[in-house]
Amino acid sequence: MDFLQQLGLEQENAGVSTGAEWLPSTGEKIQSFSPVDGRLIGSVTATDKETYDKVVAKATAAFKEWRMVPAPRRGEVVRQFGEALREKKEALGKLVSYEMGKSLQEGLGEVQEMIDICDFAVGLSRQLYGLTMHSERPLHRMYEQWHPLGIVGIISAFNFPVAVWSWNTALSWICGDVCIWKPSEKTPLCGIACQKIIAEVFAKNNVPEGVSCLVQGGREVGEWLSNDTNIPLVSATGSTRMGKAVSAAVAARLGRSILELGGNNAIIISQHADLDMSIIGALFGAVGTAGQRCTSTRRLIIHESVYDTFKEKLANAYQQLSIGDPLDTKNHVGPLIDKDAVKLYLGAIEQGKQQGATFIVEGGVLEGAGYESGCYVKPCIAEVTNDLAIVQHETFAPILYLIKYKTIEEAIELQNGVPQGLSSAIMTLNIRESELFLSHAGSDCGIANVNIGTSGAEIGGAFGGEKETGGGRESGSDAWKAYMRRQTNTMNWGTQLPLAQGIKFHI
Ligand code: UN1
Repeated sequence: MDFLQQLGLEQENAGVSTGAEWLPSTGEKIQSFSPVDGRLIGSVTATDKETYDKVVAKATAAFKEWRMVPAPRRGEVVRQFGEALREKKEALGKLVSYEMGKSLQEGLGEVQEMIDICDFAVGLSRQLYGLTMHSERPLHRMYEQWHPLGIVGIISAFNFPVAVWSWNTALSWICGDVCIWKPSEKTPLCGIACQKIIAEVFAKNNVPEGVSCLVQGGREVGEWLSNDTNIPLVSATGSTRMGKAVSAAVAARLGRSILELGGNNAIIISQHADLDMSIIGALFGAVGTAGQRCTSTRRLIIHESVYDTFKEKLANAYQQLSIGDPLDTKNHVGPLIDKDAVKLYLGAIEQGKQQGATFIVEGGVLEGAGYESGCYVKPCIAEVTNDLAIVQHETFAPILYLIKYKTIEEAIELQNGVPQGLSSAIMTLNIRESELFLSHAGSDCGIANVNIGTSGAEIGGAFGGEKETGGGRESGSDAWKAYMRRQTNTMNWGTQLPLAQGIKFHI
C-alpha cells in the first residue's frame, strides 16, 4: 500500500484542516474500511461544533485576502494544483479505487477530471467576463462585474470522492472564493489526501490559511454548513433526500445552493441504432462504477423490432463480465461501497420482483475467495414497465431495467417519465430521431447525448440536471457564474443628474 504513504496518510488522521494546519477536535472517529477487501485503511476524527466555528472564522478572514489577489494570479496557483495532481495521479487514483471501490482505470480517470478542471479554470481566470450596456441617459455608462461571493460550502458524495470537490474548488478559487469541504463520511481519506496536496501548493504560493478548509463528519456537519449565514453558497452532491434537506435549510436563510442529485438515466435504443456500439454504451453505463454514478444507465428503452436481439446480445455481454478486485485491471466490476449499499441492492431486486419485474440476468451477492468484504454483487437485468415504483426510484447499484417501445414519441415520453432529470441518450443513425430527441420536445434532462451513453460527461460542459436532480450546474461552460455575485454599475460622467424612466424631480 505504497500509495497511502505517498499521499501522507496515517493510520489515525486529524480530520479538520484550514490548509497547512490540522486542528484537533473532539468529534467521533470515522473508520474507513475498504470495500475491496474489507480491511481498515485508517481513521479520521470528525469535527465538533467549536472546531467547525474556528474553521469558518479562518475562512472568513482568508476570503478578505484572497479576493484581492488578481484572478489570473489565482489561476496560476490552480495551474500548480493541476501539476501537483499530475505528479500524484497514480497514488490518488489508487486511493480512490481502494477506498471507494471503482476500477483503477476509473480512479485514474477521476483524477484526470481534476487535472482537466484545473486547466479549464486557469484559462477561465482571465475570462470572468461581464457585459457592457448602453445607458438610456446621456453621458452615462453601464456595465456589470462579477465579484467573489465568499465561503463556498462543498458537500460531496462517496462515488466521486475527489473530482466533485475539484470541480467546485478550482472554479471557486479562480473566482476569488474560499472553500469548506465536507467529503462523504464513507470516503474520508480521499478528503485528507486532497487537502494535503493542495496545502503544499498553497504553502509554496503563500496562500493564506482558510482558502481550502476540510471538515469531516456526517449529516450534522452538513446541517451546520447549510444553516450557516456565513456561507453564501452551498454546493451539494448526493441523494435527492439529502438535497431536499440542504435546499430547504439554505433557502430558509435565502442563501444559494447548487444541487447535483440523483439521476434515473435512460438510453433509447432505436431500430436505427448501431447495435454493437449500443451494447458498449449500455454496458459501461450500467455496470461501470458498479452502477454508482449519478449518470449510470438505469433504463434501456428499446424499440420492439430490435428488442429481442438486443436483449440477447446484452445478456451475453453480461456473462463476460469479470467481477472482483478493482485494482486488478482485468476486472470490469468492483464492489459496492458498503454492506448497507448491498442491502439496498437486494431490497430493490426484491421489490422489483414483487412489483412484476422479470429478471433475465439474475443478481446476487458474491461469496468466497476475493469477495470477503461482502460488497461484491452481480450486475443484473430486469424486464419492466416504466411505471413500477422501483423503476421510478434511483437505486445506486448495477440493476438495469429494459422497457419496450413502439414510436419515438412514446420512447421520449418514457425517458422523461421519471422524477429525475440528469442524463439521457439515444442510439440512432436517423437524424430526424436524434434532432427530435435534442429538441425542446425531446429529452428533459440536463445532459442529452446521441450515440454515446449516459455517463462519462466531459468537464468542459455544464454538469447537472433538472427536476429532482436539483437544477444546479457545476464544472464547465458558464457554471462559474454561480460562484460569483453580479453587480450592475451605472457611471455618470456628465454635469447633470438625469433620472431614468424620464422622471423629473425639481426643488
Ligand atoms: C457523479 O456521479 O456524481 O459524467 C458524477 C460522469 C462523470 C461524473 C459523474 N464525469 O459520469
